[in-house]
Amino acid sequence: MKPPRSVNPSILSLALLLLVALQAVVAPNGHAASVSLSGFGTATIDGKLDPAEWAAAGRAEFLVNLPEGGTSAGTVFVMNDANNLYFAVRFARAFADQGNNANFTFDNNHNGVMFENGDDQIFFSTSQGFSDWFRSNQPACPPGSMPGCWGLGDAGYGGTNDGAGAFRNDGAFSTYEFAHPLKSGDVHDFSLAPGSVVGFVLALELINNGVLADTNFPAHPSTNGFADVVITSPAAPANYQGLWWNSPPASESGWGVNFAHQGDIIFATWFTYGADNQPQWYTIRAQKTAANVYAGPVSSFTGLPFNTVPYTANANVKTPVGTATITFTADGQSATFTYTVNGITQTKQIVPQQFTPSIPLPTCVWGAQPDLTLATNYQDLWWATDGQESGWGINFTHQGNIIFATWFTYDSTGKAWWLFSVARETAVPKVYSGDVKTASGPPFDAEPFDPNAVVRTSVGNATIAVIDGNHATFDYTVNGVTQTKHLTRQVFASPGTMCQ
Ligand SMILES: [Ca+2]
Ligand SMILES: [Ca+2]
Ligand SMILES: [Ca+2]
Ligand SMILES: [Ca+2]
Repeated sequence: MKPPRSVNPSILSLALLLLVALQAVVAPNGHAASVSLSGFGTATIDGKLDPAEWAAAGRAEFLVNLPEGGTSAGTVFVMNDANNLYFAVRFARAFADQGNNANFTFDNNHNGVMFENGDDQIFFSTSQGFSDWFRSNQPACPPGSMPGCWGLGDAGYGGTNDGAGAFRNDGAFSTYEFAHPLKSGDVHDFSLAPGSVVGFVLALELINNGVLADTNFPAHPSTNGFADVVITSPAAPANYQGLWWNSPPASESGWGVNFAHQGDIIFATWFTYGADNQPQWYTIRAQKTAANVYAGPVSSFTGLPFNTVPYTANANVKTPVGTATITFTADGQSATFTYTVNGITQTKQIVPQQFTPSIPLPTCVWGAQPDLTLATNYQDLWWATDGQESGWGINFTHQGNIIFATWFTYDSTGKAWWLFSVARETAVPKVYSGDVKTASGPPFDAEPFDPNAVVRTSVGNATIAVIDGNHATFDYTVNGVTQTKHLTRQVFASPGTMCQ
């Protein structure tokens, strides 16, 4: 490979323009970008722009000047993955020009001054291939030039040539693709991470019959400034953790299903009523079977009465009663809940239960916070400290200053029993208190399910005192029995799910 040109004349003239313009328009700690682009994805650097490959990229349109006069419609694409920043440049062109050069120069530190000493630069030409450069003021720049007036090849100055480029014309478009590491470790390259913002300017050259046509993007840097790239992270997988009920909201008020969603597993606790109209709860351990689809067995339980002391873990008895499938819509805002329980098959449309229109539902992400003690939203499945009383549990649905608690346990005969509390934050921060109620209602398979037939009865009161995001004290008096339980979240797929 030939040594890279020390100065690209078009870049130099552009830079001089920019330098003048910057005196007037640039804020001291960052430039006002005309375009800000971002996207997460991975490209194969082969000069072929597969639409699926670049589907997630940020993009901007611009006009490419042609050697014979006139312009062609062009697009610049930008995205990153965990390792690389990627660019593609595509413009309509029925043939490959004799010379094609593309040059990205970066404002590494996003201070609004381009072509500074050390700024990164990548270059591809059909005659020279890919090169990785940096801007330098050594030897000293002529008076009046930009700060880092020279473009030097990294490999010639103690660094490494990092990245790749490709060019291809397919008879309809000319296309460049570039990759450059986010963090090569080379002193002559930028060092970027999710959330980083780096400025760039693109210079394109087409050469035919001794005529050079150059184009800059953004097109008019003296007025539009530079473009930015915001380095991004992959979108978190959908998480459905929370309390869901029949759609439309309140249409079957009286039953619901809580989802604890960690990794590819949804552990559902379904609060409803048996044929005797008495409270009944089922669990569903649903595994992801396809995009947005979770399916698994439905079980009922008997166990030790809630007030048993000491409470022996795993003393409950599980009975398989059927299967269930939950299919979420693409937007995650509703789902189809299909089940066969005791030979009865039904389908319900369900939606998340929102307590107050003005308080949005929290967003839940599995693995968002490995240290759950730091969480400030407590929506999750909780149990007696680290499973010491495995067999019963309590779901917290936390919106604003309300924790809606659904507690699944056993009555004095060992029959499945569920209770609930609308616990409001008290004058003491992080301490929530409310009545504890039980309910009777139509059997789960009643058609229609009449919400007015649900009878709620207060049986006591409860206080949830949050110690930290993963520890709480649950004090209650139920049917005259006063007890205290120490709770932690039930993590079945480490590191658990945090909502906020
Ligand atoms: Ca490609
Ligand atoms: Ca800079
Ligand atoms: Ca390098
Ligand atoms: Ca470099």
